[in-house]
Amino acid sequence: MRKKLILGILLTAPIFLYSCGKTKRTADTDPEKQEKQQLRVPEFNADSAYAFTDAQCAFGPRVPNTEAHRKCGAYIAEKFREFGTTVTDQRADLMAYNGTILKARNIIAATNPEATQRILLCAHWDSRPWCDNDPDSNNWKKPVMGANDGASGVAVMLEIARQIQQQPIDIGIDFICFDAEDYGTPQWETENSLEDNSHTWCLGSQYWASMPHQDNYRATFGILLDMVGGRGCTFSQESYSQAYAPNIVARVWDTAARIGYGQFFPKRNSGYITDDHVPVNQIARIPCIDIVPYFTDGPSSFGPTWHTVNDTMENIDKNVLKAVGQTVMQVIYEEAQPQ
Ligand code: AHN
Ligand code: ZN
Repeated sequence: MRKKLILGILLTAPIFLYSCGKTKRTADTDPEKQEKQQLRVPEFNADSAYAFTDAQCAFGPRVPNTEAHRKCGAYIAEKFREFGTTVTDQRADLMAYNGTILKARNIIAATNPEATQRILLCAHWDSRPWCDNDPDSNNWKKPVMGANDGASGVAVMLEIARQIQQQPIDIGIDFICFDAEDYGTPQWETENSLEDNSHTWCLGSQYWASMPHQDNYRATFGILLDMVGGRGCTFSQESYSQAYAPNIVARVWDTAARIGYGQFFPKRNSGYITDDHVPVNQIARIPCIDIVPYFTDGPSSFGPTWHTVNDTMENIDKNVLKAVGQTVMQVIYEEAQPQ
C-alpha cells in the first residue's frame, strides 16, 4: 500500500511540475489558445520603415563632424524617445585612420530597462565620407548618402521600437546605433598596401564593446542590421556569425523560411565580413550575428550601390525592409512571453 502511494507520487510529480512550467507562459490553459497567443506577432510596417529611412537621408550624408550628422543624431534619439524607450548617449572622440578626431555618438535605446533577459539589435547610423567604390573616380571624394548603408538598419530598428510600444513584451530590447562604422581607410589608400586596415572600421562599436554603457551589460544574443533595404539584396550566412553564434544564425534563417521570406535568406555562406558584430562578439563577448547582403555577381559583393553615389532612396526596396523587419520581429516575439 505504502509502496503504491510513493510510486503514485513519483509518477505524477513530473507531470505536475511540467504543467506548472507551462502555465507560466500564459494564464490560459487551452493549448490551442496558448499557441495562438504565443504567435501574435505585430505586422512590421514597411512604409513606416521606408519613411524613417527617407527622414535620415533628408539631413544629407551623416558624415561625422558635420551638421547633418549632428541633426540626424538628435532626430534618431528623439524618435526612440517618442517610442517609449530609455535613451542613453555615449559620446567619444575617436581617432580615424588619418588622425582626424571624430566627435562620435553611440545612441542606445532600451525597452523595458529593468528586464534582465535582453536582446541586442544594432546598426550603424553614420555615412561614409567617400564614394570610393564608385566606378567614376570623380565621385570618390563625395560622401555616400547611405540610404541603404546606414539609414536602412536604423529605420528597421525604429519601426520595431514603434511596434513594441504598441504591443509590449516582457523581455528588454537594446537598440544600439553605432557611430563611425564607415570611416575606414579609403580604397585608393590601400590599393598597393598589404596592411590590415580592418581596425579602421567600426570605431563606434569597438568603443562601445570595450566600454559598454552599463557595468556588466549582458544580452542573450545580438543581431546587427547592415544594409537591409537595398534593391536586390539577399542575406547569406556570414562566417563570423556562424563561428560565434551558429544557433542564432540557424534560428533567424529558419524563421525567415517558416514565415515566407526564405528567398531573401538563402542558406549559403558569404565569407568573413568586418562589421560591427565583430567587436560585439570578440570584445563584449555577446554572441551576435550580421544580417548583411551578399551579391554573387556584380562589382561588389555588397551590391552595385555600395559606397557609390547611387546609395540613395531610389534604390531602397520596401520588400527587403519588410523581409528583414518581419523576420527579426518574429524572432524577438518568439523569445518573449506574451503580455
Ligand atoms: C569592409 O568593407 C571591410 N567591411 C564592410 C563593413 C561595412 C561598410 N558595412 C557597411 N559599410
Ligand atoms: Zn559602408
